[in-house]
Amino acid sequence: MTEFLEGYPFAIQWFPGHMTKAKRLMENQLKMVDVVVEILDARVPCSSANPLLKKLIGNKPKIVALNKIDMADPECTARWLAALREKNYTAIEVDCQRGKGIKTLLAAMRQAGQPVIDKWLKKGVRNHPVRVMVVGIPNVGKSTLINRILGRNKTATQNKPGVTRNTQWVEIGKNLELLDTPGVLWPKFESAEVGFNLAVTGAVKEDVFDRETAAAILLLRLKRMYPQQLSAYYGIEVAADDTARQLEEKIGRARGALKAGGEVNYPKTVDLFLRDFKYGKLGPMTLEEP
Ligand SMILES: Nc1nc2c(ncn2[C@@H]2O[C@H](COP(=O)(O)OP(=O)(O)O)[C@@H](O)[C@H]2O)c(=O)[nH]1
Ligand SMILES: [Mg+2]
Repeated sequence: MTEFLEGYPFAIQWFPGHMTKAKRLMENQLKMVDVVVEILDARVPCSSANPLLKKLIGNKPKIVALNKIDMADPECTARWLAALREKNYTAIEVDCQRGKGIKTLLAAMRQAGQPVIDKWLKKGVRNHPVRVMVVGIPNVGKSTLINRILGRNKTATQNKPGVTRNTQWVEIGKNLELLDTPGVLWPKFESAEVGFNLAVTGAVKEDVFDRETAAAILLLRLKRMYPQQLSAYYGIEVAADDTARQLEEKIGRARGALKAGGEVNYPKTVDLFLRDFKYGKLGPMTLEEP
């Protein structure tokens, strides 16, 4: 779907080919689970969610984990948490890379699983384990979270939909078990806006969108939302009426992304800017309001 964002046409070249496969796999995995942890990217909590998940998990308790809070605007994260809790979700903020919030998340899993334990107890079964599964769209931090919880440093991030592996339950506490492979949700490109948010935060591959267009849109957004940070990080003046091209020019010069003749190398500038944003170099920023 092509839409105009900040005056630029933007679209994701998305082929939902393996979506049905991913869905089927997820359905099967979910059958074995009592509690679901959905990881969202705190920079784009809405765009990184998959609304179909609700249908897939039915009445099972779900915990929302806002991850990558180190790269998100703390004020926005607080508002997102409040908004989610108002909707009766258990919402926890985490930084899986540094291990922040993991203890709170584990406590929330236990609490969410208590009704299951009680139910089994009524049937006379003591200490029946609560089974938890982590789900989320690609690159949201599923493997990092699982490795954190399991206390290991596994580099293999096999998370292509359809890759069958032996599912394994790992005990992570008393009466608490975690599925050692995450459920991979497919992104929902309901609008160009969602596609853009997922593109610049790194949830979709770089070859499915136009990088120069994405950079131009992002520059105009940051100029409006985070002008000080943009200015401070690159050491440039940011004026309210700057065009994307003018900002690229300034960034390219400041960073020395120049061609032989001293002209700004725009493709190189776009690359470095997108990379800087994706890895949170410009400072904590959130693109979506609750
Ligand atoms: N800055 C930051 N990066 C994170 C965090 N959690 C995960 N990442 C990074 O995000 C990338 C994707 O993580 P990964 O766990 O492979 O995502 P998955 O595809 O959902 O399994 C990796 O480069 C991680 O190091 C976090 O809390 N903060
Ligand atoms: Mg992974």
